[in-house]
Amino acid sequence: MTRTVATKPYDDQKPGTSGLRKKVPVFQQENYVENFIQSVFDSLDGFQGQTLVIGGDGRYFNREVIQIALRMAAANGFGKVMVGQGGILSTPAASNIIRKYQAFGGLVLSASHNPGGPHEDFGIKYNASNGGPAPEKLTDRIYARTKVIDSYRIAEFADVNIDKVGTFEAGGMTIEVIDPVADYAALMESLFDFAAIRAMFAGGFTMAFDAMHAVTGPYAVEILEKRLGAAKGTVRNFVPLPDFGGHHPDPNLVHAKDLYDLMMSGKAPDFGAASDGDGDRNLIIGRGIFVTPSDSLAMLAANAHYAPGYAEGLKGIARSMPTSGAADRVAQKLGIGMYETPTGWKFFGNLLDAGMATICGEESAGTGSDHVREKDGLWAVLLWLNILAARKEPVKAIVEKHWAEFGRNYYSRHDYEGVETERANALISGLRAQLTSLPAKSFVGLTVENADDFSYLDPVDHSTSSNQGIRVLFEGGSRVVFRLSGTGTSGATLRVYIERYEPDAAKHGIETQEALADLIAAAEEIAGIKAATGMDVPTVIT
Ligand code: VG1
Ligand code: CO
Repeated sequence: MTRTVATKPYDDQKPGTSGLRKKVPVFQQENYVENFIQSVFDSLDGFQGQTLVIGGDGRYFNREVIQIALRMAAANGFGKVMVGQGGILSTPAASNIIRKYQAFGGLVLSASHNPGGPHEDFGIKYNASNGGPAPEKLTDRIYARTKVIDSYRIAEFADVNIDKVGTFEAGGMTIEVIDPVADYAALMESLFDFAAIRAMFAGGFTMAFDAMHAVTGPYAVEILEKRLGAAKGTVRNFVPLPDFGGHHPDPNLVHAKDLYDLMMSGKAPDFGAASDGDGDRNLIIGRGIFVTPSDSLAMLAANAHYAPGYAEGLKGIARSMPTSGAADRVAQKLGIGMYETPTGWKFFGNLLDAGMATICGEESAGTGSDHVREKDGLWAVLLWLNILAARKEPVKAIVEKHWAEFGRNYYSRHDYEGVETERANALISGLRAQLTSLPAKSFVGLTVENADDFSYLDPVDHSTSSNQGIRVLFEGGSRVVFRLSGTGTSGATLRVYIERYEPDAAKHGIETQEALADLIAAAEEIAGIKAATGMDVPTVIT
């Protein structure tokens, strides 16, 4: 039995950088989930009889939304849903399943690195048949639909058991509960030299991987401990919990501080890594050295040929605009294309589909390649392991040699969280109003060369995305970028991205905040951050 249920639109269902993210109580409002899912389906054409993939990061409310989505998929005419056992699919694993089984698309249920629980965050994102997040023209359509929706369709059947692998029928649709890990592990095995990595572990190489009680636990245990022979206990916090044990599953130096402290201590293993709530981010720390995500992208690109999956070289590299220019220098050396996109993985999809880029990355701890259409935390970890196994050098040596060859891009991001939305918007419009007058002016001894509001022309579909971040470029190649987060769920988060290029190897050992001190002071002078946010220091520094 299928019912059509009358509903009223909500006005706040605009997808952000990565889908719709709100507090759980917002999602629990009457028909809120149903409205959004129906708006997604109403914005798609031709899915009758086709397959939909559903999975999430296991956070609070995941199971309830999966049951609703299953009933709605049946009522709307999907022929089949593939759902991860226990409702679990990491974001990159979901992307892989969509591609491998030629599904029409998928619903990825996650709020990524944000905390989970009854009063914390939840999210719903639609991914298209290429396995990637819906492009802007589709998210715009979905949003337009949410504003006028007046009914949704839902089938009536009892909750299905998603904890047991198997196939059955419900509401005239096939439901296949799949092992969330197997296909993903096989994909990793096809890209990397597992024998070499296994030999490295067998030779005494040690590692700590922090799954942060989030989705990568089962993936990391299977791949690192079972298939690659890393010692039992290598993977920490490996049981996914609905509230991530009360922590932010955000692999940065603030929320993965235990791992960081371990890696800087006398007891540090050879390699440390972590991933986020939905498994698409990565943190890489060598013994005694943190690798910034921007540097990691550059170093992975420069060394990717050591992995069998990339032995033939890269077609191009893409990075988001706020990500440092370290990867650009690698692209230049390799003689391949370099693309600079707005923030968010959805902008990489076209470049990957068109075969223009092989590796992509963002400063926010996201790296990935054309193997799926999402960033992929464990992929980055495995590529590092493959490189370490091939080069037989510690992380620190690889990083320092890279800097010596290409120069070092000192880089940091300062976040000001929980800013009043109006004040944050005023800061950005204040910057916009200054754009034309900034060039040639000096701040703290630094002269502005150019300033703009980043706009992206997609080279594949020729769509334009404007207002993607204020860039202030200084003479000598340093820069400061200002933008507001599109993933937060309360107030606004101001992100200030600071970068300075240092070619001189004798000056590569400076502490990052110190190396950037004059730029940080210039950013304050230009934007008046303290006055606008009422904060003297950032809430998070990465
Ligand atoms: C942030 C990051 C961005 C990333 C996005 C989703 O967006 O800056 O680089 O793609 O999160 O990542 P924003 O708009 O808050 O700056 V995840 O791991 O939340 O899917
Ligand atoms: Co994530």
